[in-house]
Amino acid sequence: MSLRIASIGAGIMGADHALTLTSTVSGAEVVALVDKDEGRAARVVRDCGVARVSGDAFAAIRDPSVDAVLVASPDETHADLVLAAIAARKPVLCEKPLASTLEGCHAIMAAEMAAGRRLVQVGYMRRFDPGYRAMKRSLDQDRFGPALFLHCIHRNAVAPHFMTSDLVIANSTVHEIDVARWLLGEEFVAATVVTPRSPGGSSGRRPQFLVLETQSGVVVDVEAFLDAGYGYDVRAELVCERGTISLAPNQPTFERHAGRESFEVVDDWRTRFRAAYRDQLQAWVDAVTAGSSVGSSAWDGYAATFTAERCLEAFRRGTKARIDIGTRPDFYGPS
Ligand code: ISE
Repeated sequence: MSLRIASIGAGIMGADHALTLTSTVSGAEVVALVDKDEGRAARVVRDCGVARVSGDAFAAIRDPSVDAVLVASPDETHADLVLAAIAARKPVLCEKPLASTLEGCHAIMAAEMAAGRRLVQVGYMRRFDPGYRAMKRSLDQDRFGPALFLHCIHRNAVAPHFMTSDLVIANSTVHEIDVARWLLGEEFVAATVVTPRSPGGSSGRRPQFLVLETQSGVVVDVEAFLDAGYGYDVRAELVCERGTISLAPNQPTFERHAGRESFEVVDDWRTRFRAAYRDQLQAWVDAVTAGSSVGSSAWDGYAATFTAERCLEAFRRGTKARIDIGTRPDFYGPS
């Protein structure tokens, strides 16, 4: 029997997840699509052939015909929905961030530990991207020696309408924070954020350059520029003592013509990370069906939000912020 999922949120990511689940993921079916805007949900239902539309997320979570929950609603609703799923003892995949406050993250970890088993996965999908996975393999196999630097670029063609300078860290750079913790297998201990001169335009949004230092002394830098215009562009180069490994441009081909080499730059993250989103959903469905867990845990979600808050502090004060994440509970195992 396939896993019966209630999918909450019919916005950009909710619609994308519902379509991926119904078209390319095996072993699962979306039995309910929930959104306060039932018209918007109905459009997704029509495109994906989902069984029913609902306006009440909490009723859908409690519904005995639902086995698992996917949360892709606005960030500030995540904590309550994840807590409701834990209360109903149902596995939940929650889009990042786990919660918009640290209190929310703490409440979720406490509830999950009280439930006695891992129920929460956070949608940091880059852990499933083939490029980052190859990078991790190379590091784990010690092909080029220990890491020294991880250089990252995170550019959006157009920033989402709600994006402020603060959210550049909390909503976008959290991806680099999570994937770097996972790649390097350690926590950050310090962060500095510098900004270039203010670009033109009325948004007031500042591009940012983050420098993060890990426990063992690896330096991770991230250029975050969400108004880059020309396309969605995520890059990473891991520099080790005897070599480097970089993400390749995510295109199967490139062209040489009239004295130029070129390849297409995609316009948003759903296209760039299509394989990662699909593999993340398939891995979640497989793990839940087998009674196990994969991907970012609630602890990882907390660690990313905590680190992002310290980066925000560094950004606001213009000084280096110390990051002391505390001790990982045994419940969440090794990194
Ligand atoms: C967006 O919300 C995402 O989650 C994307 O993955 C990220 O790259 C983008 O910058 C965000 O705006």
